[in-house]
Amino acid sequence: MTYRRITLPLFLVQEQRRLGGSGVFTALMTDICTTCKTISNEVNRGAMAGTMGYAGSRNVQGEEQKELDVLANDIFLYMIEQSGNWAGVASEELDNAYMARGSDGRYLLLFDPLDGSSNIGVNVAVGSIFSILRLPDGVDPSDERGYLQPGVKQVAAGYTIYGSSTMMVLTSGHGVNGFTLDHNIGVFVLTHPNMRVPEDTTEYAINSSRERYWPEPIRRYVRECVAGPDGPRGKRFNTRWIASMVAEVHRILMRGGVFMYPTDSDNAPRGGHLRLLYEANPMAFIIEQAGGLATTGRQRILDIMPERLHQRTSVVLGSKNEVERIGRYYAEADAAEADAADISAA
Ligand code: AFP
Repeated sequence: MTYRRITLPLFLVQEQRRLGGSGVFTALMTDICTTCKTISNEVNRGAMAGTMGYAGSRNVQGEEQKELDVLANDIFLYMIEQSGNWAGVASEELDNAYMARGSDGRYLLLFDPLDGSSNIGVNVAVGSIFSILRLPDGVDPSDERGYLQPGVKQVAAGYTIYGSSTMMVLTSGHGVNGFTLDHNIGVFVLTHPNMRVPEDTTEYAINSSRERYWPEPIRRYVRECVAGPDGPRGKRFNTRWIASMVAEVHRILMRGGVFMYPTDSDNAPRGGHLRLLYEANPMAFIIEQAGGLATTGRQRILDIMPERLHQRTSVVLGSKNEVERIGRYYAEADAAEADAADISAA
């Protein structure tokens, strides 16, 4: 036998057999897979789809929605309504949690239908991010409280990147696997088994136009990287910023790196920039499962107990040794601040 391709449906069935599942997870993943293939098709058609412009509306976060944001959200919602596998959903593009009509499903889907949407229209990678939670017993799926679970409770998480190829990257807590969409047969094929984030890196990603707002530990980290071979790190670093978290995380999974979107003096009143439940948590789950780390700078992201559906958080994730270093810089800055407070109080 020379044919060796493991398709996503085959992979799911094999995992189900290996881990003794009931088939529910396979059905959930099949729904997401079909949804992302449909979105991929819309994204790939580009200007021909006629969906490159603004929708003329704003989401709950006050951000202007693009037509493709709205369409991708609709594609997810239609799948959820029709399949009957889901209890309820929460989306970046919906104000409130939403109960799937007529379903007896036990799972909640939290998603960002199209992350990085400032890249729509300029042909740069965008993606969909998703997180799956169990509906707690006795909770109504339209009740926001059912969704307010820490990231450690995720049953599975993943993203699909619509880039030069379309790839879905998944974890259910047993490592991370990447699948590339074969457009000829319309199926995702396992191309990146057991993805691992290298522990060291010389690449970092941050929106440096926000430097004037950064907290001191981030300033120090970037300053030391920029100093290159003559600075304290003694080596050259490179910077990348795509403005699409999916694309940044994908690069980090492929070759290492660190991604930072800290809470800073500008976004602090909103709690940061990135959304905890459907951006930071699924990405943190994937990165940890691939051997990396994901923190706020001070705390593991997966341990945060959410208080609101659209809560935001500080994010520092990627190669283990760099994320640990940034954590040390936060701890040292906090200790210095506490010492200074003690001295002035004395
Ligand atoms: P959208 O989901 O609204 O497109 O936001 C993208 C994003 O949340 C994340 O994917 C990027 O890393 C980040 O925002 C980009 O932020 P800047 O616009 O500050 O670069």
